[in-house]
Amino acid sequence: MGDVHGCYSQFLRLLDKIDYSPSMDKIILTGDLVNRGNESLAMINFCMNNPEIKTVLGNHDLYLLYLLSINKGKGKLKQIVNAKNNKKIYKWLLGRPLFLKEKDFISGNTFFITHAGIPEIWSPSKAGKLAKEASNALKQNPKKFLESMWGDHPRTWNESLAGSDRNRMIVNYLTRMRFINQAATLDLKNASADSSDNFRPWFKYSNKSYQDKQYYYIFGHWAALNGRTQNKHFIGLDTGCVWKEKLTALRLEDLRKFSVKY
Ligand SMILES: [Mn+2]
Repeated sequence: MGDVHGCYSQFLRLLDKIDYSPSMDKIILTGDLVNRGNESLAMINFCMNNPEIKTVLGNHDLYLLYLLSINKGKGKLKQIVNAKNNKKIYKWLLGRPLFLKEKDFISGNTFFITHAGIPEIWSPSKAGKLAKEASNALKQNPKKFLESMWGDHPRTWNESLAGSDRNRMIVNYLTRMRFINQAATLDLKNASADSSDNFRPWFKYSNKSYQDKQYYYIFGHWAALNGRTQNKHFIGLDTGCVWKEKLTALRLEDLRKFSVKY
């Protein structure tokens, strides 16, 4: 399911539409549960109370973690930072992954779920390892990690990166990426759907894993794209609910999409 961004009522309507049953179904969210919308606290509480719901972290969830770590409420996230159960929320969010892998045993398809995507320079297993590495660093020293997470530099992956630069780079690829160039340098300024100069959407490049017919890359984050990747193996689920468009779910068994209008 794509980015909810605090649109809790729409989320409940989508659960209703897909006949969600907690004992039968598994829900996986592409992250950005919170911010911009008005019901972020209700959304977070619902996910915490329903452990069969999984999510990866999005950039807005990481921003919330940062605000919680410095105990500073801002804008739409004030309500969560000031909530009675803010410590529980903090702990819960710290435990969410940056990458999930889900196999459908009937079709044999494998789904890689991240908030923004996986750059062509990383195989899914490499991305999974790096995601784990960053998650471990986040859990080990949340304050240090969250404080040094901000910024657009470095812009290009290099295996020799270390410490905060390395973590920031991993997080920026997995949670903020849209356009990259041939060297996998990130352009984090362009949130539109239109390429500029030598930058193309990350999924327009190619590698061996991208061509595997049983691999599917599921992501959110890119509302302006509205799901248009022109490649059925790259499925963008952010359809701009918080911008009064749609909230979308993908059924993994048969790749069918279900949406509700804002
Ligand atoms: Mn996002």
